[in-house]
Amino acid sequence: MNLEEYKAVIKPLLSEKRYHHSICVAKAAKELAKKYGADVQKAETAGILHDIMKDIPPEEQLEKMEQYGIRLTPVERAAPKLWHAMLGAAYLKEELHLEDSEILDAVRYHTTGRTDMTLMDKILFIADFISDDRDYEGVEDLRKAAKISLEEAMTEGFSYTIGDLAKSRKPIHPDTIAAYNQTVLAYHGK
Ligand code: DGI
Ligand code: FE
Ligand code: FE
Repeated sequence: MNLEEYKAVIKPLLSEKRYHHSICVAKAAKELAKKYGADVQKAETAGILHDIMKDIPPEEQLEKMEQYGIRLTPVERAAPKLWHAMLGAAYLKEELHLEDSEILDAVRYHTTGRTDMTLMDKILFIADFISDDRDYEGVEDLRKAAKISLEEAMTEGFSYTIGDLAKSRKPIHPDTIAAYNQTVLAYHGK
């Protein structure tokens, strides 16, 4: 399927706002891919598709995850916001027969991150933070960081998310912590 066909697939699955967000993330991913030397078309596709399951009601998300054999850890069960990423990747594979592992992994890890993130993982993760529709406090810091380096932006992004989660006493996924530690040790461990 091409980009226009994927847009047509997500349109009925998403709210107007989330559809707009997906278009904006695709644009940001395209720009980052150009800047940092990734496959531009794959980055754009990952951006369009990354939140494909986000607006499905939680109970239905659980049902579908069961259907695809996704087993949840206690932290994952307690964090419904993580479901759409795990489920999204499975849905793309099972229902849309998307086989590209770079895109599938980028979608799978776009919310938590993980250790040893690929260039595509990083691009989608950051694009989701800095897309034109984002207006949270601190977004300009992230946009600036993304101009300096992907690593700079990753550090900024993880710190923001982890701080936010801890403030509201939410569980933090081990992948998020591992990704944060790896980034900080590699680039800020002096
Ligand atoms: O789907 P989006 O809203 O575009 O963005 P996203 O997929 O990055 O989801 C962001 C939400 O996910 C935000 O509310 C924080 C939450 N989140 C991210 N990492 C973790 C997490 N929630 C928990 N409980 N644990 C995490 O490690
Ligand atoms: Fe998401
Ligand atoms: Fe998103």
